Amino acid sequence: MTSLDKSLLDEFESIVGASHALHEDELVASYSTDWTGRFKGSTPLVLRPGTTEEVAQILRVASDANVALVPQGGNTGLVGGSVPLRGEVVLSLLRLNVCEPVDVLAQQVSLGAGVTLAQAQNHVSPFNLAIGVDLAARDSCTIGGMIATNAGGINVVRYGPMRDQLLGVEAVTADGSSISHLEGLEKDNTGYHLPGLFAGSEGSLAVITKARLRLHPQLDERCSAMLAFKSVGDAVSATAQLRRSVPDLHAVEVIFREAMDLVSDYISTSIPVRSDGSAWLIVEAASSSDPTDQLAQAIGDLGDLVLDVAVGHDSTSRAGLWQFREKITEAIATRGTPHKLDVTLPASELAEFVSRIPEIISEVDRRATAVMFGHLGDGNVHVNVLGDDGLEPDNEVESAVLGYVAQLGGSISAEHGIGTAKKEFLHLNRSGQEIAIFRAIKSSFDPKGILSPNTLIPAEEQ
Ligand code: FAD
Ligand code: 2HG
Ligand code: ZN
Repeated sequence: MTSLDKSLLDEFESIVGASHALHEDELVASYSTDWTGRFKGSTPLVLRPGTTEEVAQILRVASDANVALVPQGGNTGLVGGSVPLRGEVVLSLLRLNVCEPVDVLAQQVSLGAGVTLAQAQNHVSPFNLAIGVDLAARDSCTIGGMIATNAGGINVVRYGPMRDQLLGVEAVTADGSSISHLEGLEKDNTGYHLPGLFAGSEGSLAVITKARLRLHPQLDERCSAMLAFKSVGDAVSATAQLRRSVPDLHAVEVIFREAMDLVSDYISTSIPVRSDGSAWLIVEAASSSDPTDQLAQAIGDLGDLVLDVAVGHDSTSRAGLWQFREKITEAIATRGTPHKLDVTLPASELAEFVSRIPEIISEVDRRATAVMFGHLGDGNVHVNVLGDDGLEPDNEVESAVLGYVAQLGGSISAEHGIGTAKKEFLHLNRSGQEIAIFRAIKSSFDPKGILSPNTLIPAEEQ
């Protein structure tokens, strides 16, 4: 246990109550290690406030005493941003889990930061409304964490990432001051858009306590298909064609060779289409009326580009196809601790990128393997690098892959954020001037640097 003055411990504990101030090693352990197991820290204290006022009180005490905190939601983040790497106090927001009544007239809802995505989906669906972002960690990830990381997921091609769903936030800044802008006005040009700034801030600017989200019509009529392709280039061309020709396109996900073999083995299910391809797409169309015909027509128009197709009409057969995509992260975790690289490439560079990655990685670590998949509709490839026999790969794989991404004009973080994992590579995408502006923004919200000190912003060079 890292030390913290006894009187401070008591002061924090008196704000949340003894049962919500955890310090025994076995109770704080799960808050101190990230989902992948790669980032392990330690903490003297986990605080679980139940109201925004308690969050504000905690931050006032922390600010006066110069105690650093790491906000945490579901702890499903993949870049090491949610855990206390240098003995920080963990501020778990899971008890801020109130779902306010759905505003059907405005098609919006206000949700506590600790509401999980699945709870939010269940809360709005009886009103035939849906949350615009969906991802496989839905049972654990929270609205606050999704905003803080600007989460993407499988429907960005239709609705954009979390930032695009955000109409307002309530948040507490480092000195314990609250900001609340939850009116949900669709048009509101009254200066800087703070919710947009908090989206992707990874806990470095303020603690998000509540959010106002835009909702979308719930589209129950769905058709999914798995398509097999001879080459990555063919899958990229097909994606562009489908984006042009399917008006109700809801998702275009990709699985490359190693990922397909791994997941098929993990779920003990053989690939439902031709297995001799190099890339597979999972495509979904969703509408209020059956979209099967529009999807079938568009797939038919792809002609010889496609090797083979399997279609899922009903929810069981659709889930049967989707498990090949949604179970990949779990499947990788059974093979060791990967280094997760989450990148976006310009469409014109995608095929070349995917084909060169195995070689680039093996030049650095001969025994490492790359497992690739992602959200092809957004140009987003997840490159998971596994070391030999469960070991982590050489750290140099990061600079080799991310350097190549930057050279091709891509982004070194598509949707998971920078966290601690990518901090030293931020300069590949952001100029010195931009990073200086980041630092100035950070210090105007958090002058003492007590919020998430290990994420996003690289240390200044001496
Ligand atoms: P945490 O992991 O707890 O925290 C993430 C970051 O947000 C940290 O920096 C933390 O300090 C900060 N934070 C958390 N809550 C708050 C708050 N209330 N106020 C301020 N800062 C806060 N991500 C995608 O984008 N797309 C995907 O498709 C996707 N799929 C996934 C699938 C699996 C199986 C897993 C394990 C993860 C996946 N992720 C995906 C990553 C992860 O789920 C997202 O980053 C998610 O948004 C994190 O939410 P969380 O509540 O778990 O946040
Ligand atoms: C996904 O798209 C997530 O499934 C996780 O973003 C990606 O495990 C990963 O690398
Ligand atoms: Zn993803």
